[in-house]
Amino acid sequence: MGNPRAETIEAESVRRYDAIIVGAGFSGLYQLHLLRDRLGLSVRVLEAADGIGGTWYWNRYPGARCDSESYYYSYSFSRELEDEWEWSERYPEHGEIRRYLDHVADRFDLRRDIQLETRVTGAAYDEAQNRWTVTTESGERVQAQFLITAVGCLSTANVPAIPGLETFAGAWYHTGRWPHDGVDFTGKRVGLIGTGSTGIQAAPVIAEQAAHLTVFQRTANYSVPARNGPMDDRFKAWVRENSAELRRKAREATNGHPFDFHDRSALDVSPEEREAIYEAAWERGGLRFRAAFRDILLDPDANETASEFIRAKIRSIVKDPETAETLTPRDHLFATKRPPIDTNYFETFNRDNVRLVNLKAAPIEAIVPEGVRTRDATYPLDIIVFATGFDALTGPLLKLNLRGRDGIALQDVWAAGPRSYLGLQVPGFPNLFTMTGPGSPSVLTNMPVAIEQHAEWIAGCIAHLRERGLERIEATPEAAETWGAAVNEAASATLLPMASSSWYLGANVPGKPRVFMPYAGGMARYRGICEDVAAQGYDGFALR
Ligand code: N01
Repeated sequence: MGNPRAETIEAESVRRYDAIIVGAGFSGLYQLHLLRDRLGLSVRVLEAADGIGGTWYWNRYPGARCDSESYYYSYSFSRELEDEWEWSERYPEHGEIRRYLDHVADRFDLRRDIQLETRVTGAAYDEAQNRWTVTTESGERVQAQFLITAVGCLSTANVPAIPGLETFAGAWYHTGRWPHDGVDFTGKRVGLIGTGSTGIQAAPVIAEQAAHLTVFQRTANYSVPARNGPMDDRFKAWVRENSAELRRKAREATNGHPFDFHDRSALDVSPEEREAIYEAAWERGGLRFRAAFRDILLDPDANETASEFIRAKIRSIVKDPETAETLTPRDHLFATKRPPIDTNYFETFNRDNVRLVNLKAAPIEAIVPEGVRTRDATYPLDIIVFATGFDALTGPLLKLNLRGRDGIALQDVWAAGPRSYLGLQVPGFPNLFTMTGPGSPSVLTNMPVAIEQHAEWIAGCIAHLRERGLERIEATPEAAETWGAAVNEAASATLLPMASSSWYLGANVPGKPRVFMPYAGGMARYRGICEDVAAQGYDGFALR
C-alpha cells in the first residue's frame, strides 16, 4: 500500500489543466487563444525555448527568411490583427516573424499561460483518470485531460553522425540551432554542408562575409529566384483591399498559397510559348513557379520541361562549366523534393572565394581537427555550418516520449513509420492531438493555413465533447488504417515519392523508415474531409 500522506503531497504538487499544449510557435499560440478565449478552458503551454516563435525562435541562420510571402504567411483569424501589422518585405525575415509572433502573444494576452524554458521529456496517459501526465526536464509534472502537440514538423535538428566531429578544432553550428548573437564569419574559412532550402539561403550571405566558403553538396538542387524586395505602398494597399479574397483563395487552394495553378498542360503549348511562360515565372520568382502549368507535379514529361528550363538557367548563370554541371540536378525532378527559392545562390559560385565540393564523387569520410576530409582531399576550415535539415515530422513527436493506453510507446507504434488518422490522432493515444502531424498536409502547404485549420478543428472537437458531456476521443485503428491508405494513394497520384533522397520520405535520416509522411491530396480536399468527419459525429473516432 502506498503512503497516503506522500500521495497527497504528490497530488498537490501536480498542477492540473484542461489542456496542455507543447510548443509556442504559430500552432501553439493560436491553439491557446482558441481553447482559452473561445472555449474557456484552463490551458498551459510548455515551451522549451526561452522565447516564443517555435521554428523561428531557433532558425536565425544568415539569410533565414520565409519562402511564403509575408502577406499570407501570417494568421488570418483576426481582421484587426491583419490591419494593424505591416510587413516590410515580400518575404519576411526571421527577426520580423518573431516580432510578429511577439505582437500576437501580447495582443491576445497569451504570455500569462505560456511557460518558457520548460522542455517536455515525457507524457503518459492514465486510462483510469483519463488524464495525461506530462513530465518536464526539471522534473515538474503537470496533468491535463487533453494534450496537444504543437511542436512543428521541422524542429529536430539533424546533425549527421560524421566520425571525428568532436575532434574539430574550429567551431560548428547547425542552422536550426543558430546562436542568438550570430556568428562572425569575417576572415574565416567556412564549410557549409547541405544544399536544401536552408543551405541555399545561407550560402550567398556567408560568402559575402567569410574569407572563403566551401559548399559541400550531396544532392544538387533546383532553385528559383525569390525576387525579394521591400513591400511598396502600392502593393500594401492592394493587399489590404483584397485581403478577404486573398485569404479565401489561400484557404481553398491545394497548398495554402493564394495563387491559382494554371489549368494548361506544359505539353499542350509550343516550345516557344512554354519557354516564354517559364521565363515570366522565373522573372516573377518564388514558389509560384510550380504553378506555371497544372501538371508539373503530376506528369514526368511535363515536369521535365520545367526541370530542363532550370538546368539551362544554372548553365547560363554559373560561369565555370564543371561547377555548373555539378550544380545541375539530374537524379530527381523539380519540386519532387521541397523546392528552395533563393537570392543569388547560383551566382555565388562565380565568386573567387567560393568553391563547390561534389560529395557524390567523393563522400565525406571524417571530420578532422583541421576541417572536413572527403575521399579525395582534406578541406581546412575554421567554421562548419550544418545545413543538414531535420528529422522531419516524426522526430519532434517521438522526442516527447509519448505513452498511450496500457503504456504503449509511440516509438513502438511508429517503428515502421507513422500511422495516424487525419494526421491528428493516433489510435491508442486518447485525447492526444498532433497539430500538423504526419498524415496531414502540413509541410506541403503554406503552414499558417494548415495550422489554423488544425487549431480550429481541434477546438471544435473539444467543444463538441464538452457540449455532450463526453470526456474522451480516440481514433479507431480501422480509421487510421484507411487514412494511411489514403495518404499513400494521394502521394502516388503525384511525382512526390519519386525523389528517393527526400525528407518527405524520411530518406535524409539514416535508419528512418521510408514512408511518405505528409498528405498530398491538397489542403482544400483535406479540409473538406475533416469537416465531413466532424459533421458525421466524428466518424472514425470512438467518443465516450
Ligand atoms: O534541410 P534539407 P533544410 N552529408 O533536408 C544534406 C523548410 N525550410 O534545412 O539531399 C552531406 O532540405 C542533404 O543532402 P541530400 C523547407 O520545408 C523552409 O535545407 O539528403 N550532406 C541536403 O542537401 C525545407 O525543405 C525555409 O542528399 C548531407 C541538406 O543537407 C526544410 O525546411 C527555409 C548529409 C539538407 O536539406 C528543410 O530544409 C529553410 C550528410 N550526412 C528550410 N545529411 C523557409 O521557408 C544531409 N545532407 C524559410
